[in-house]
Amino acid sequence: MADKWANLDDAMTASRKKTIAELFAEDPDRAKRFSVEAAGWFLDYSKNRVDRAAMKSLVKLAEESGLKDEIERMFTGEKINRTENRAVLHTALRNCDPAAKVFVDGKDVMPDVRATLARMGDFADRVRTGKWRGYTGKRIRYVVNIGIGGSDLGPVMANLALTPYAKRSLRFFFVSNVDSTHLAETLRAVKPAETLFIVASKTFTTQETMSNARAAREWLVGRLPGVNPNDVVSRHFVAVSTNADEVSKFGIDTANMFGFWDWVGGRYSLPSAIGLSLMIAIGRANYAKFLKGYWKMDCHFRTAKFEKNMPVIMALLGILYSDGYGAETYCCLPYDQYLARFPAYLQQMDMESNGKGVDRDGKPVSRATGPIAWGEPGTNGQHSFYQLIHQGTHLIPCDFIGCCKTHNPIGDLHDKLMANLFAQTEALAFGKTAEQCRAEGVPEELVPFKTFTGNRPTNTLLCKELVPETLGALIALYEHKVFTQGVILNIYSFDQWGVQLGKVLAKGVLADLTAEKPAGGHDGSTAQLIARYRAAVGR
Ligand code: G6Q
Repeated sequence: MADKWANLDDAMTASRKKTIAELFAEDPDRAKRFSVEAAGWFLDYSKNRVDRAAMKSLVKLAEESGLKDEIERMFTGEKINRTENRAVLHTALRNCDPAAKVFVDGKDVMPDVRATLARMGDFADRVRTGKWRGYTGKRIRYVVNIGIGGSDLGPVMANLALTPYAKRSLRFFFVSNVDSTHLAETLRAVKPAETLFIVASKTFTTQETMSNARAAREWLVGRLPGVNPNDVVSRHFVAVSTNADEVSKFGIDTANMFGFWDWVGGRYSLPSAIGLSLMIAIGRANYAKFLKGYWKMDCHFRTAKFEKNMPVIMALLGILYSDGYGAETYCCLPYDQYLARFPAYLQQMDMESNGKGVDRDGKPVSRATGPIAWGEPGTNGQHSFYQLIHQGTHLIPCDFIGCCKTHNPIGDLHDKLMANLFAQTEALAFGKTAEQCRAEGVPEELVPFKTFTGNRPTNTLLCKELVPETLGALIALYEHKVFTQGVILNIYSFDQWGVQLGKVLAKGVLADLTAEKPAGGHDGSTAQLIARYRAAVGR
């Protein structure tokens, strides 16, 4: 069988032939030809180093990687997360087809998915309408989500993104870090009798989350004196978890627990009960629209031909740059303040999924795996790191994300914002030649500094407006892009063994930080750091 990667070599041969500017010059229809639409998003990928031949070769790479079958395996509940022996069914969480059945181990998971959503909806309604009250009878005004990683980044990102839909009389906080400052500053901002804590943890054993949750419980019980602690906990704490035993042990009535399942990976769990804080913020109707957006993109990904398939196209372009051109990173640049946390969310989704060093046979990979994802809201980045993207020596493909309408029209600010977005992609693609500089009268000694090479690739993603549906679709777009790259790279995208070692070592280190007589056994550097810390805190 021919090596599928020969297709990437072919794509590279085509890609190197012409610059982006030359490609535009030879094809007046290029912009149209290299654009696709799906689930409320328009992707213009014409400012990439590809022609039709290159795209054809890249699509062949996807085909010869067995992508079509892999997509079906994921959607139909096969245990494609082999190292954890789990199905990967975040798509079932937002399957809006009322007749859909999705089986895991012979059991249809959809009735449980729908039942949980209905329970979340009831609970969200009660909090929003004031039917659910704190122990003293006061309305809930503050909601604090305690969780980390996949139980934090999604809720944080989406709550900010959908602020225009949020009930403004409720305030939302997210505590993730085991740094006590995070909890302490949050508790300073809330009133105990009016606060609902959502302890969001799939396992309910995560050190950071459980430490913060216990501290929050202690704080609350201490501030409502004379009250039976169990009553305080039952009115002010709910749980989102798969672990009913641990939830009970914590003192939360499992009637106030919202479940999910082992086939939902942490970083893919936002559309599960992990989205409870979001549902409370925006209400069940908007939450349903949010899920619908995901679903629309899911359906597009599952059914569209690869050459018209938005997640597949983005994945293939990413492979071209990382494995073809050796680009180590890509940049995500939302030109919408509400999407300020989207790059951070994407970082976990992409890097925890595809930051792997062995293939599906457990052999060291021979190609670069997942790229480094980073980014900031657009115009802020322009005044910071864009210099390197325009004129530096690294190739940084960029995804520009913009919304045609703003929720907050003030004068011409939105026109200016969008003008900046479009202009950046133009500058990156076409640059500025030495001749153009000279024609503008740039002094000869400054010409090298004022020249822009151009030929720097970008994708532009545009939607009409950032509404719940378009946010859901955007998240699903990147999820499926990451999935596609994992399939092509032949790695497992849904485990995360790389986070284990540090977690385990931290337990031994903690024991040595606190013990009267540390057990030791560390390397010289770690032992020195432990000793220094102990001395500083007087142990
Ligand atoms: C994500 C990871 C990880 C996880 C956190 C929190 O895919 O699994 O980020 O979400 O470690 O785990 P818990 O939800 O179990 O507390």
